[in-house]
Amino acid sequence: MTERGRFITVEGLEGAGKTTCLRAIEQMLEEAGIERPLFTREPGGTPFGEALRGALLDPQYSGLSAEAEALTVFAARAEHLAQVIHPALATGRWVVSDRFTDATYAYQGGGRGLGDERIAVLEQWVHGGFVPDRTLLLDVDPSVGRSRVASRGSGEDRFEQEQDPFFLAARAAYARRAAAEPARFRCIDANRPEDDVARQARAALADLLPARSAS
Ligand code: T5A
Repeated sequence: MTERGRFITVEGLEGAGKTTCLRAIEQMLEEAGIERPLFTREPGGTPFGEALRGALLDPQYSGLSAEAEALTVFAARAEHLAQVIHPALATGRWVVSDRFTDATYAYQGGGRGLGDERIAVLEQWVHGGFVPDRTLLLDVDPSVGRSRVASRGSGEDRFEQEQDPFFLAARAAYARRAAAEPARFRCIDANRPEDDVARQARAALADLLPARSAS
């Protein structure tokens, strides 16, 4: 029987450096001989999910309710799990997702103030006890993250237009998640330079790799 693949998620505020971190993970898995790892993202990962992502990030929907936001990310997630994540894991592929349900606890639960309980109901409904094998939390000071995003100069999406209280609440919610599940989470100081963040990311996954390559 094929051994199920590993499910890795990467989380953090805007400008934490997830994209950079994902590149380091990709290189690490390649060096470790992990075949055809699947890199995906949320919201998104399927044609339907990407369409919902477009709406969620679009500043024209600035008045969207927190409830509608939470339901939409879980609608995209249900499709992502059914069409992409579960099938890939079942064939033994590793799946690495740029964000997953911890982002909903952080942004909708914390940032929007919905709280954990209602997110937990949706989580239970959509994916029951299924959780990532490892979650890398790139913890960044919101002002550092925002200045990185600003220097990229690509315009602000609907979330990037939020202000400090929103990001501080999201950061605190992430920290609570990490404290509650220390076996799953690895916290990475994302205020550090890119090469140091990449080094921390590699160290955070080393124990999951096959023994021959866990160096
Ligand atoms: N969302 C998502 C919810 O509200 N609920 C949910 O359930 C889910 C799943 C998705 C948005 O959706 C929300 C959260 C998000 O707002 P996204 O594109 O996934 O959007 O997330 P963003 O955080 O917006 O992505 P960013 O591209 O802005 O952030 P990254 O990927 O963390 O940052 P990255 O790597 O692109 O870096 C940004 C810039 O900083 C530089 C990079 O070169 C780049 O220019 N940089 C560094 N500079 C110095 N030192 C470092 N260590 C650096 N790391 C990166």
